[in-house]
Amino acid sequence: MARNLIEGIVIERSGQKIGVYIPQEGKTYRGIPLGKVRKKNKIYAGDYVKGRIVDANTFAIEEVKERKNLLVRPPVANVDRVVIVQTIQHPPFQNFLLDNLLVVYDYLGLDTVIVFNKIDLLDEEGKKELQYWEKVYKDAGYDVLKVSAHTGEGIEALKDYLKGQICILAGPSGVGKSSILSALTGLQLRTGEVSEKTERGRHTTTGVQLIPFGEGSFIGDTPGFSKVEALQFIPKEEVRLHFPEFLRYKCKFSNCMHLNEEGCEVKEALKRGEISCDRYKSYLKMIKEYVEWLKEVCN
Ligand SMILES: Nc1nc2c(ncn2[C@@H]2O[C@H](COP(=O)(O)OP(=O)(O)O)[C@@H](O)[C@H]2O)c(=O)[nH]1
Ligand SMILES: [Mg+2]
Ligand SMILES: [Zn+2]
Repeated sequence: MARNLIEGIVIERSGQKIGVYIPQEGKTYRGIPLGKVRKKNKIYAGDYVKGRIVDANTFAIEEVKERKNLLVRPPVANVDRVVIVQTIQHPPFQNFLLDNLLVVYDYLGLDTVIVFNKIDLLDEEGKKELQYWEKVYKDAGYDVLKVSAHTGEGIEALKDYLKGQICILAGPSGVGKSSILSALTGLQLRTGEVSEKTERGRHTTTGVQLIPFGEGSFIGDTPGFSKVEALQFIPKEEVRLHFPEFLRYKCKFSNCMHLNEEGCEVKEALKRGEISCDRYKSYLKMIKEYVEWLKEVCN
């Protein structure tokens, strides 16, 4: 077929509606999958498609590119990054919750970034606390950004960081996910409402929208997990594989759970202060274990 196919991305998926965004035109068309496509593919937000513009409003989808991943909650394909939003104060930081999110998204094969929001609200103690946790997570190997959705501080840096990626937001309620989405996209959303309902498990058939922002970047209007427990997803023996800082050490036994085994290099690293006690305590709590030596090593 000697036809030039145009590339687009599905940014809206609800009921029968498929919205295809054509970057070169900065415009969204109503996508109509051709019969052969319909037979082969279920189409999700985030799908990269190829096809033809039929008229001013219609795009015939001829191909769906193979997806690199498919997140079920929310249903989005080709997710490049999960933006995990947290606050230090208002509401108070819950490191165990963050650690669970980091572990589960890593298990699902998704890249993450930790974004501390509401830095405009921090008092002196809060600032120190932020500094402390920022170091803990950077040392563990994570990317950490600090923003205020209200003052706009750090929002440009976040936009740059997310350039060219399909993202979704995650994190507990009240930390400012909807506000960050608005700050990034300039959109005042009715979707805050939709999101909260989805978080409570209602409106499960509500569609997903990806909102274009910056250069080739998209962000989902429906958040991912607000909280999660690692063991709901991951066998206990595998949780250790999703603490990136543990992977830097080679214990005597390759299946070492870093509890009471002989020759555990993670324990040695803890003693030397190379691994954060807070992170290790989260690990124990996640796998529901306790070690007698914890008090000596981590006070
Ligand atoms: N001071 C301040 N308040 C914020 C900031 N971001 C969000 N908020 C407020 O925090 C509350 C919860 O924000 P929202 O975006 O609904 O959080 P979500 O539940 O995570 O979507 C709202 O009252 C926001 O106005 C921020 O950076 N600074
Ligand atoms: Mg919200
Ligand atoms: Zn070990």
